[in-house]
Parts: sequence; C-alpha cells; structure tokens
Amino acid sequence: MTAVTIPGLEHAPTNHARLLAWVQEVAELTCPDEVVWADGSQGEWDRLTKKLVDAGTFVPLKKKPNSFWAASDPTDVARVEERTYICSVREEDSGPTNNWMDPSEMKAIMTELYRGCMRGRTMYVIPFCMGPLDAEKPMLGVEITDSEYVVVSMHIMTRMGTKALKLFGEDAPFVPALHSLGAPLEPGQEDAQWPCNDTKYISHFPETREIWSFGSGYGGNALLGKKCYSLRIASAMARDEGWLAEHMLILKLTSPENKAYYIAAAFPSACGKTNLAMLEPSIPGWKVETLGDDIAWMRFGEDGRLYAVNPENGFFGVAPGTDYHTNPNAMRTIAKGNSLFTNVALTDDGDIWWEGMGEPPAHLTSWKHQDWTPDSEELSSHPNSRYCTPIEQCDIKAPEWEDPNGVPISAIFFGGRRATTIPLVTESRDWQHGTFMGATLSSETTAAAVGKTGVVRRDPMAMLPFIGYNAGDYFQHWVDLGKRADADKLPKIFYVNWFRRGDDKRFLWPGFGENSRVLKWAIERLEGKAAAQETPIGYVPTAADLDLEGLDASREDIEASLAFDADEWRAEIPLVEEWFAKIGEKVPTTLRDELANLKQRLG
Ligand code: GTP
Ligand code: SPV
Ligand code: MN
Repeated sequence: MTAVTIPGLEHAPTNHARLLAWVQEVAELTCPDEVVWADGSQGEWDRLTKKLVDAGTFVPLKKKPNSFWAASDPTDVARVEERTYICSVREEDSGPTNNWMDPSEMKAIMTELYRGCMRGRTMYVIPFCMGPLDAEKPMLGVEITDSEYVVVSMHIMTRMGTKALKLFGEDAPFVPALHSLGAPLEPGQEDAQWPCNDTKYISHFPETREIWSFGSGYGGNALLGKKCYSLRIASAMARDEGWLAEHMLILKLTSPENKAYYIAAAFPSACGKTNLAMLEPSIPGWKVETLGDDIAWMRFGEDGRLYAVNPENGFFGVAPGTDYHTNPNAMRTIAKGNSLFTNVALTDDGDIWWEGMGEPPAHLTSWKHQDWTPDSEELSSHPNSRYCTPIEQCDIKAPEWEDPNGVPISAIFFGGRRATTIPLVTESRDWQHGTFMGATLSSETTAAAVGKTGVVRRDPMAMLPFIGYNAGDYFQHWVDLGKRADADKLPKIFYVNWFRRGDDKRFLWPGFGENSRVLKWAIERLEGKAAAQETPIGYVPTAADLDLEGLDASREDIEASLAFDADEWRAEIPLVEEWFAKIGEKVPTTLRDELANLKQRLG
C-alpha cells in the first residue's frame, strides 16, 4: 500500500478506527487538495460562507442577518428519482417501486466516477447525529463532501461537528454517506457558480447502511442526512428493528381546555407538511406548536403508544406560496436570519422574493440570474426553490421538540393533492383500514422531483420515493405494527385532501390556517364528541359536523369539498387494482381484503 499524504488527513480529531480507515480510503480515491473535519463552529460557518461569497455561489442578504442567496445550476434543482437507486443484494428487496442495481456493480461504476473527482477541492468530513444528541442510541452518520454549500446546509439541518463526533467514541456504529459534486478542478481552472455533473447517482446500500451520491449539489440529493439516511436507510433499519421512519410532520395541538395532542401527517413532497406543521389556527382558543415538518421516526413506548421524534434540526421548506398570510410562522423564522435561500429571486435592496409573497417588486434578479419584472413570462423563483432555516428560531417550536423519547401520537393524517374524488377528510375505521388508505394514497406530482408535474400517481404513505426496501414488505410492516399494540392506544388514522377543486379549477377549501377546523374535528372524533357519516370509504363529516364559524367560503364549496361521490370512487378502484398488481404478491392479505370490501360496499 502506498501511503498518500493529503494535507489535513494526518490530524483527525477521532480514534474511531472504522471512520479513520474510511476517510483515508475516500481521500485516496477522490484525491482532494486537502481534508477538513467539520467542527460545526461559528468560525467554520463564517469561513465557509465567505468562501462561497468569494466564489460567487452565495450573495449575502442586506435585509436578513447572516443569510445568503444562492442559485443552482438550472439542471440541478430537485430530487432526481430516475437516478435514485436502492442497491439491495437481492433485487426483490428493492421492489417494484425503486430503481435497483446490484451493489457490487453500482460500486464499480461509482468508484470510477469518484476516482479523482475531488481534485482541486477540499474534502470535508462532517460527523452528524440525526435526532437528539442525548438519545439512548444516537443515530450517527458521517457525510464526506466536496461542497461547501452542503457543509453550511448541514450546519442548519443536522446536529453536527464536534458535538456529534463526541458520541462516536472508538467504535460506535455510523452510516457512511459519501457525496461529491463530480466537478474536479484543474490547476488554474475557474470554478462554476454551482458545480455539478450531468451524470448523477443517488445510491443506497440498505444491508451495509451506506449512501453514495454523485453529481448533484441540491437538497435531498446532497444533504445526505435527510431523505437518504433518515428515510431510505432508516426505513430499512426500522423494518428490521420494529419501528417506523416516515415522511411526516409532527405538531402539537392544544385545545381551549388546555389538553395537548400530538399529530403526525404524511403528505407527498410540496403538498403541505411545512404549512400544517406551522399552522396558525383560525379558530379561537386552539394552538399549534411545531416539532418537525418533514420526517418522523416513531417507536412504541413501554406504555404501548407510538412516540415520534424529528431527526432533523432545520426546515428545508418550499419557498413559493409562503407569506405572512399562508405561513406567518415560517416568515418569522426566516426573518431572524441565519438562513440560506436557494433558487428564489433577489431584490435590488438585498432581500429575497418569490411567487406568492405579496406584490412583486418592479425589478428582481431571477433564480436564473436574469433581470426580472412583473411583465416577465418566466417565474422569478423555481417552483422547488427553498429556504433552509434552524428550527431553534421558530417562535412556535414546541418546548419538547428535542425530547429524545419523542411525543405520543394521537392521530396520523395521510393526505395528497387530488383535484377530485378524495373528500376534505375521512376517518378510517381502524388501523388496518387506515393502512389501506395510506398504501393507496395518490397525489399529483410536484416540482420537488425532476419530471412532469400534475400527474396523479400512487404515493403510498407519501413515501414512494423514500421507501428503502420492497413496498409490499413496507405495507406488511405497517400491518404488523398495528398488531403490536392495543387498538385503543394506536393513533387514529385520517385521510385528508386540501386540494379538491371546483369546475373552474379553484380550490374548494381555503386551506392553510383554516385546516385547524379539520384538526379540531379529528380531535373531537378521538374524544367521541363529533359526528360523522358512515360511507363506503370511512367516516366523513357533513358541513354541520365541522366548526365553520367565521369561515369565509361558500356553503356549496364546503359541501363539495366534503362530498363522497360513489361514481368517482368506482372509477378509482381499477387504479388501486393496477397499483396492487404492480406491487404484486407481497401486498398483504389484509389490504387485499380491504380493497375487496371497499369494492363490495361501492356496489
Ligand atoms: P416537502 O418539503 O417537499 O416535503 O413539502 P411539504 O409537504 O412540506 O410542502 P409545503 O408545506 O411546503 O407546501 C407546498 C405547497 O403547497 C406550497 O406552495 C403551499 O403554499 C401549498 N399548500 C400548503 N398547504 C396548503 C393548503 O392547505 N391549501 C392549498 N391550496 N395549498 C397549500
Ligand atoms: C422533498 O422533496 O420531500 C423534500 C425536499 O422535503 S428534499 O430534501 O430535496 O427531498
Ligand atoms: Mn419532504
């Protein structure tokens, strides 16, 4: 073996043998100019944000303290599902919904891509912990990256650096997550503002709990603690260990009687999790506090209840549509600064703007670095532009948001974006029926992933792009967990749709803060205090069953949003059958029974 000396490699701040060996191996393969262990300090943030400003990647905002604007390469704007792989040893364990490649074949391809890929750049080693640092079993990872943008984003999104590395000791297990932009720099070559590579791979090795990402610098492709670790790898861990890793927000709802309830909700990407998590109720006396907006890890407690923890430390939220009317709490959080904004527009006085944030200014710099005026044909901000901001700064974070034991969940909401068919809210009969609702969830595609938007697809539990194993086994896991606890201790499952439309395409339900009316009804159902109609698809409220006091919407629209339409549902059945046929023989018998019963009830 040749001993390669790369500056920085010799002073590692750990004695963790496996970590040291991996860092050495990656450095020798990728050939960076130097190796830097990220410590998570303010000094490091200042140094790296300055480096990004000098490189032209960041523009400091004059109107928000310690905050920066970035615009990505126009080809690198969202998750790339086509290039995302679950490389299980057996193809069957990746299943019909994921891309698969044999792990050794994928590693052979990617090893060649990684060879020399960090030349001219710095390789950062970022120790991080998903979830609270004081967890009984802290969930550790290390991301190696050649992107300063990723390091500073990880400062916000994860608990990282020295405080995480302390938990590694000499042999704690951790998930190695290798990331490269795939853009080596030759001596004297000028760097791109947003380096990346046309060839992209986002690969997961569930058995060995490893992540290899190449070619993208954006969001879930590059911040590997998020979807790659906390959903795809964690869902495989959760299957093996009897818990759930889900694409869910966590909120605390307090009633006028001062009783607190915790609710988790799974909606597909860009379908309203952040907004519901930070909701400002329009009904008097009710209060919402936030624990998380994207990911929930849920385990059964000794009391038989399901407890949720948010593994993240920040919000990576959809920017367009966010303003003081729709999501004032997000606006207040970012107003405090210490935030990153990617692919939104820049105002002439050094602030950010995006579609939906009130009247547009007369002139902007668009996310494509072009002059923009209200007459421009293109959007000023990419539809998947995002803000990245610390949860710590959110005024309505629940005091217990970092409790390592989590919070006991009373209700789970599944929801999607459907113009027709799905009523505003439906209560399931029991856990198995709720699992059926989740497993057959459908939604129109959004800009959060590359591809056509507005196409209805099945997105089970809002996890289609994130299940790290066979979707049929995942459904079975949900069914099995429901048998682990007493029925009355399990969360009640509801199916919601804020996005049903009238004939002229307008939304029938006003949404946002008004969604508190649906939360209230759900809680009253748990308490046995609210009425509902039994329909073939579950319990649906009538307009009279909801608190509509002071709601600015027509009675007809509300009734249309709540309508159960048997014809629409009969038309839905073949789509569900097609979906189950795609999953194949692994669809649990209980879910097949649910479908057969639904069909029969629909007549
Ligand atoms: P990811 O971060 O991609 O997982 O998405 P998310 O589920 O957190 O989505 P988010 O809350 O950011 O919402 C995305 C879009 O849906 C935004 O443009 C919102 O304005 C819009 N939206 C959210 N809630 C509602 C609602 O109740 N009604 C309507 N009509 N739109 C909503
Ligand atoms: C999503 O797409 O569901 C997101 C954004 O939350 S990303 O981190 O890019 O996955
Ligand atoms: Mn998400």
